Amino acid sequence: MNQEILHILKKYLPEEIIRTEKEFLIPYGQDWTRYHQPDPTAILFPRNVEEVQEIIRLANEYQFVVVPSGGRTGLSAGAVATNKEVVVSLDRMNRILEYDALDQSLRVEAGVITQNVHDFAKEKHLVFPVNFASEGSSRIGGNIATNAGGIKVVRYGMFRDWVLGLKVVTGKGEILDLNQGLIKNATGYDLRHLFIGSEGTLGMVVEATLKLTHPPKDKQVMIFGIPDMLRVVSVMQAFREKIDLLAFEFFSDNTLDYVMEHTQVPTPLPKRYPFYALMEFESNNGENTDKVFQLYQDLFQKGWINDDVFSDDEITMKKLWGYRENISASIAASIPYKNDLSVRISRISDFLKDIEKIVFEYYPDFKVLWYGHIADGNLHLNIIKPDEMEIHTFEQACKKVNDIICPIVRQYQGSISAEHGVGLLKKPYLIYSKSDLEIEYLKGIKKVFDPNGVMNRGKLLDI
Ligand code: S2G
Ligand code: ZN
Repeated sequence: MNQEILHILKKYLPEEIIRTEKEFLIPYGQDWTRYHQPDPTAILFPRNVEEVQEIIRLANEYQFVVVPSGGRTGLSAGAVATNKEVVVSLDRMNRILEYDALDQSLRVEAGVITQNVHDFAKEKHLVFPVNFASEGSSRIGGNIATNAGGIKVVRYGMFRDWVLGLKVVTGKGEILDLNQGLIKNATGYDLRHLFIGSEGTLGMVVEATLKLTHPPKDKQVMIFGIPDMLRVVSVMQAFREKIDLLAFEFFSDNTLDYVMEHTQVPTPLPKRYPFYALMEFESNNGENTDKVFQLYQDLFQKGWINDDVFSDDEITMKKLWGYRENISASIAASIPYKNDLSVRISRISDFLKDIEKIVFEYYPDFKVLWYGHIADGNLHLNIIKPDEMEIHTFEQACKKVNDIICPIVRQYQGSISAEHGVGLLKKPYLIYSKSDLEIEYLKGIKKVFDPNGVMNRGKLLDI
């Protein structure tokens, strides 16, 4: 089959956008997950929307599957090609197209690296306020396809809140230019929001108009040492009541071990504590700083916080953020099994209590790392693969525990994938966060935009 596909691709597409060498097939046939053997037919590097359109038209006519590929930083196997699919990479569609100072908007091709958007915004004394660990290599199209979240969601929301316009090629090979950069547009279903988070299963994002905003002023960062995980939640709630947070993150002491080892940094505090919280806020002319210091004293007296480090200078704040932002890269070599769970903030305390019980009972021999965006109810529970354990044995052991954890997520009306998407890895657990009826509607929508099932077939849904 794949020789026929290859023949079609070479017949109708420019030779220079087709790569079939192993040094392309393997890396471009996967993302950051390592549970699947990449086996694509070819990797295509279209240079413009018309070439993307032609590829999807061919896929419909000759019945092959397209796997859209951005920065390949996905964590749910949403961009893996394991069954002779044709990977369509955005690498060569990476131009910043238009900045509008009045709109404070930036129109980009979907292959632009996320960090380049941050850098461009900074040159205009603005920010694009969606930040996350992989932004140095992720691409805007992939961020949109998974509705990326990250470390500033508590103040700025998710990726979808910053997309003013979207150009997509649908699974039928048709171009939709959605919302055209408008702030207000009450003209029926907002199809833009269907494509955001659709993981390449409805069509391919080829261009986006992003909203920029003014940067926060006089940022200040603190790291607290905290005696236990539930206290992290009560500390977060105590500060949330007093000030408008920019971020509130947490990580366990055994997670800190990996960051210190990988990045060769000293401990953030003179002593070690079971948990750490990182809080970022605006000084607000010292008003917030005073409130924070006052509350800190109270919480210290109560034993909710054991110690802290404070900074308001850029270099030190970046170092403090490094303890949180470097977690993902620091643990990657240990091939962690990632649970990316979320519940409403009001329920995070009880949820953590229940999950902690299960983890201790069912993962007695595995190292479990706890970290995440606690202020938006998002827990990253990473199980570290024991060195001697074969990866698929490990994956099976983790999946077994998922069968215990996921019903708890459903009981809390939570999400089995807060920000990493469903892809292949989380597809078996979708039923714990979406009703059967909802899934039927998702399939109905898939049939409208991709009637022949050529877009990322098998990801998110079984069609
Ligand atoms: C984070 C990045 C991916 C991961 O660090 O917040 O979303 O889980 C994650 O390592
Ligand atoms: Zn995260």
